[in-house]
Amino acid sequence: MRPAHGPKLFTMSIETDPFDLAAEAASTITRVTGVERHDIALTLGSGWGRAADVIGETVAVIPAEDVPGFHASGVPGHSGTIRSLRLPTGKHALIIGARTHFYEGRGVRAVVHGVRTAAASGADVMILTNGAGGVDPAFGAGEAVLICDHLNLTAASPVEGANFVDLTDLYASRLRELAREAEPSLQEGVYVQLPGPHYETPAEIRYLSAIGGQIVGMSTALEAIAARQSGMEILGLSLITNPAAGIGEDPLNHAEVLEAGKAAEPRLAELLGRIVARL
Ligand code: 8IG
Repeated sequence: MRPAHGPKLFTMSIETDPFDLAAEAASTITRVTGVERHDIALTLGSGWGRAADVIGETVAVIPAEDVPGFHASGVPGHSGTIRSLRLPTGKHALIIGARTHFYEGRGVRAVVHGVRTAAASGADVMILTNGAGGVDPAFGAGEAVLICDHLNLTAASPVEGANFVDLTDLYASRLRELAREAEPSLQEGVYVQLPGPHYETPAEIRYLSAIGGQIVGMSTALEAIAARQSGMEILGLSLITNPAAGIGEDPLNHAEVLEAGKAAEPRLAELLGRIVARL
C-alpha cells in the first residue's frame, strides 16, 4: 500500500524513493517465497526471536542482504533475516528479522524500511516487539507489556513533506483487546523512544516518568508512525528486560539484557502464537 506523500521534489534527491524501494523489496520477497501476499508482519526485538520458530511453519528464510534496502544487522543478538511463515490459521506472516536502529546512523528511511516493505507485501497488521527498560516500577523484568501509546523523543519522523499523519489510537485498541483476550494478565504502558545507543541517566528516567513514560527503548515509535502512514493496524509489545536506570539497584549492561530476553523467549513465543491465532 502506497500512502500519499509529499511532492517528489521535496522527498527525493538523488536517492531512490523509499516507497519504490519498499515495493522492490516486496517483489523480491514474493519471488523468493512464492507467497503472493503476506497478511501480517512482525518485527521481533530482544527476547522475541523464538516466536519465528514457534508460531507457524517456515516457508522461506531470506538473508537480509538479498532483499533491496535491507542490511545485515549491526547488533549482537538481532538476526538478519526475512522469514515467511504459514500460520495455523492459514494466514501468511512476514518476520522482519533485520531491524535497523536509529542509532546506526543510516537515517530514518532505513529504520522504517522493514515496515514499509511489510505494507508493500500486503500486510494490514504490523506487530512491533522490542526489549525495553521499565520506567514504571509496576513492570518487572521478564514481563511482557502492551504498548498503548508512545512518546517519540528522537526529534525525527519517518514522514516526509507536508503530510500530517493522524496518530490517535496508533496502537489499535481493537488489537490490544484481542491481545488481552489471549492473555488477560497483560498490562499496558506508554513507550518512550530515545535515540540511544547509550542508556539513560537516573535523572532522565525521573524526567520520562514525570512526562508519562512507562517503558523506554530505542525502537518502535518511528516504526509505528511509518506503519500508520502506510495504513496498517499496529500492535506493540515490550519485553521488560531491565528496570530503567535508577529504578533498580544495578547498572545496565547489554549482556544482561540479552540474558533476560533469552530466559523469557519460550513464554513470549507462546504468547505471540496465541495472539496471532486470533487475528
Ligand atoms: I532491552 O533501559 C533495553 N533497551 N533506552 N533504556 C533504553 N533502551 C533499552 C533499555 C533501557 N533496555
